[in-house]
Amino acid sequence: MLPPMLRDEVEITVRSGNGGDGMVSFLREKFRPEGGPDGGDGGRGGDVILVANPHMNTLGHLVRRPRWRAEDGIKGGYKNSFGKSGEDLIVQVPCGTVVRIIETQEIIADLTTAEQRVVIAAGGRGGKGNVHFKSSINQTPRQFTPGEMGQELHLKLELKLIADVGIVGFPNAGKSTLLSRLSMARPKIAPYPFTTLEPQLGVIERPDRTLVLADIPGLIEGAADGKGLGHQFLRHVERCALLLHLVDGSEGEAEDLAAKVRVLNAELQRFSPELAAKTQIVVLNKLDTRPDLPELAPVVAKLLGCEVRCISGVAGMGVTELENHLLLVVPPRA
Ligand SMILES: Nc1nc2c(ncn2[C@@H]2O[C@H](COP(=O)(O)OP(=O)(O)OP(=O)(O)O)[C@@H](O)[C@H]2O)c(=O)[nH]1
Ligand SMILES: [Mg+2]
Repeated sequence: MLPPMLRDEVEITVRSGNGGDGMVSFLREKFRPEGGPDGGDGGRGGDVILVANPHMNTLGHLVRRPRWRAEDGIKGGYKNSFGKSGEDLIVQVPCGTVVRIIETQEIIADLTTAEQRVVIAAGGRGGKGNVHFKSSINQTPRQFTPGEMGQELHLKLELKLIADVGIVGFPNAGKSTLLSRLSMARPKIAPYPFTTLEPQLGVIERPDRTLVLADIPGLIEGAADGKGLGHQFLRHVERCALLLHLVDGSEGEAEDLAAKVRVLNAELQRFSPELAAKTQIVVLNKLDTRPDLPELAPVVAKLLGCEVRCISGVAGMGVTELENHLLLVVPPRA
């Protein structure tokens, strides 16, 4: 099985610019031979700034360019002139990018909103020129301070898509079909497992609010051990307020359907207990193939101790009700 194409994890090194050194110089003009010190300050080094770009959805562009360096500040000049500051370096990342320092694993930024900017490595300050060191006992100072060094950081960037509802389920359950019913998203749909290789987002737009749904690749038993497509893409539903657990209801008794849900929930637990603890609604799909499905739903609900609904993504049965229910139960974002 090919790994998903989406790059949602990448390591990069960033370095902010060094500050320019302070200058040592003395004013020498025709009629002022002892004009005194006039060495200016060095310029500031450029910052490395991450900016959240709402039109990006992968970190792939950083794979090709793992090193990013902002410009150094220029040394101070004669006649008290400041050295030029180094240009800041802007690194564009998708919304939902979490930034960690590799050595400590510490999270130093989480870019969740469009155009959010974070100075990830500040440029070094410029040094002071000798003009600052003049005193009554030292009229010709030769001191200056060097520019401060920039910071170098080894970072791990992880993309965690920001969706309100995560659609999880076995391959072929009909997750992508449901997403295409509920939103304008047009994910690939096909009658074989592992059609979806990358997470897909879709949006339900209402005048007063929007709801973002994430459709992720299918999970199977053993996903935590790398079976199927593995379980790494579960990070994209870690931020969801609700998980919609979609089950192919076209065959099996209530016990079988409940067992399928439990198997996947065990995989969620292995990925992260927090994820497994999220509110779930179980949705039995493919109602069009099976008129008795609504009778099984309450039994499955009892077995699992959670809410269970029936729909047909293809025929559209129960989809509007599900949509209204999602809008009702998922809290609007702050
Ligand atoms: N009869 C019927 N078939 C459905 C329904 N929903 C989806 N299907 C079919 O089930 C197959 C799989 O649908 P997908 O939407 O690709 O399923 P998926 O869960 O996204 O699958 P993966 O991406 O592989 O995990 C397709 O052939 C769909 O046409 C439904 O409500 N009724
Ligand atoms: Mg799919």
